[in-house]
Amino acid sequence: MTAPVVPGLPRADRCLVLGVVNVTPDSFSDGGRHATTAAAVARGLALVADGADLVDVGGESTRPGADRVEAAVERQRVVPVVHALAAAGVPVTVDTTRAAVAISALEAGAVAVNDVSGGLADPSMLFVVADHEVPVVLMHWRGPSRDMQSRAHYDDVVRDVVDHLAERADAAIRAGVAPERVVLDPGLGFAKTAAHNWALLAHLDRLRALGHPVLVGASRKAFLGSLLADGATPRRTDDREDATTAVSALAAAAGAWGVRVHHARASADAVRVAAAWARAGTSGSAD
Ligand code: PMM
Repeated sequence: MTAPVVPGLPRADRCLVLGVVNVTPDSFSDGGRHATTAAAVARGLALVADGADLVDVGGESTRPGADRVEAAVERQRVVPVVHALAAAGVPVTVDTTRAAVAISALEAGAVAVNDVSGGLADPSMLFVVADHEVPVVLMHWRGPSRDMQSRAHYDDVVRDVVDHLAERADAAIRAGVAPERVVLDPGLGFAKTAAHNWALLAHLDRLRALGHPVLVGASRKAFLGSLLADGATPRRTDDREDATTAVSALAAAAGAWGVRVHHARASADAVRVAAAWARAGTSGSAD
């Protein structure tokens, strides 16, 4: 299986690892842990030292129930961190649904935009991405985080998500984004139950069949907490790391282009295991 290449982003003969830095007080996993610029930059550098290929910097929490922050606040959180990491040579993606924040982050050195709304939240976003000639991650999204879980209803979750993302990819291409710069993401946990997330993971091939690289963001999410629950008590967020690593290995084996994770080291190992395994299957030797 050859790993897809996205122009302008790191390339490797394996699944890539995107390390997450949320410069927010309230993200579900790392909220408040790197809320200052210095702490966020240090976190980004640590992720790279641990094997992250890219660092995804966000300034607005998308956890279920989260309220929006002002664009100016989001920009103040994100831009200095992007600037410092880019200056240190780190390939940075900006996790934002706002075109204005994306522009500031791209000017500060970000190499791609990660839009959890798939270009739906801000009608200018896809045109900004096209103008800057950068890659974009388009995630499956059914509306703002505040009440998204009320929209977790599907006829057939895999078909609905694949059809929606096919339409979002077309919209990006119509706006002028080069097809090879479009990455698709099933949006685990966004208006989805645990059963929806597992179905999407089990059918990544159907998403890959659209012909775009696929990013998977399962890291530490609630469906892993409920899988590993002790009775009615979900496994703590910080204790979902081994399960996250297992998803990274399986997603890489299923041909994901990238995994988005809060801790890089174990996932960086996992994607290498998956690549060696796949190589041995095609060549008969693992070198
Ligand atoms: N999940 C979160 C935020 N951004 N971006 C993409 N592309 N895919 C995801 O699954 C995703 C995302 C959830 O919040 P977190 O930053 O705390 O993981």
